[in-house]
Amino acid sequence: MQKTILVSLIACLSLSAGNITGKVAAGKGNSVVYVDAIAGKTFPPPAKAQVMDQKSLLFQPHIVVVQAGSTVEFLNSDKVAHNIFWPSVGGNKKLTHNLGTWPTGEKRSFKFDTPGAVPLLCNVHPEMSGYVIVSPTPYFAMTDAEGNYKIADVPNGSYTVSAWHEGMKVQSKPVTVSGDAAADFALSK
Ligand SMILES: [Cu+2]
Repeated sequence: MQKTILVSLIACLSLSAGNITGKVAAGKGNSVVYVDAIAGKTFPPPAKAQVMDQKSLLFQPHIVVVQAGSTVEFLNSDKVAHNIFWPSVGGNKKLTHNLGTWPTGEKRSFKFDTPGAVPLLCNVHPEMSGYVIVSPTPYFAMTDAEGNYKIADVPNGSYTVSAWHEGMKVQSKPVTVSGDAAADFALSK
């Protein structure tokens, strides 16, 4: 009897949300997939800041994904000074910003409120590049090297889901979650 109740309860819970899984075909490197803004819904950002390091003349990791409203801490772990600036956010050049230049061991923070891709550059080392991807919702995932992704526990509903990959056009498509759902993307330049 109790087991029956438990099984029904689990079945019930699993029906109210699902995972969105799929594959992004976009070439070399990781892609990011996220659920776009949901009308009437806001999500508190996580309290803990994520860290983007500058180490061995590289942004590490190459891509950091955060929910809108999140703070990212930019650390310099190299012996040389690094700068960080971005020419745009989500393609909007009005949101260009220069965080400045700082020495080894120091960090500076920035709160990203506007969703979109933020291309990070260093004006000391033109070959350096990295990305902060600001997701409008907490429902996002980075693909593995083969392009597979899983966005876990998305509440049932109809959404627009977008896929981003460095150097490619963002692609969006409607996805209905009613239990598990699937969405594949093929990105191009
Ligand atoms: Cu640099």
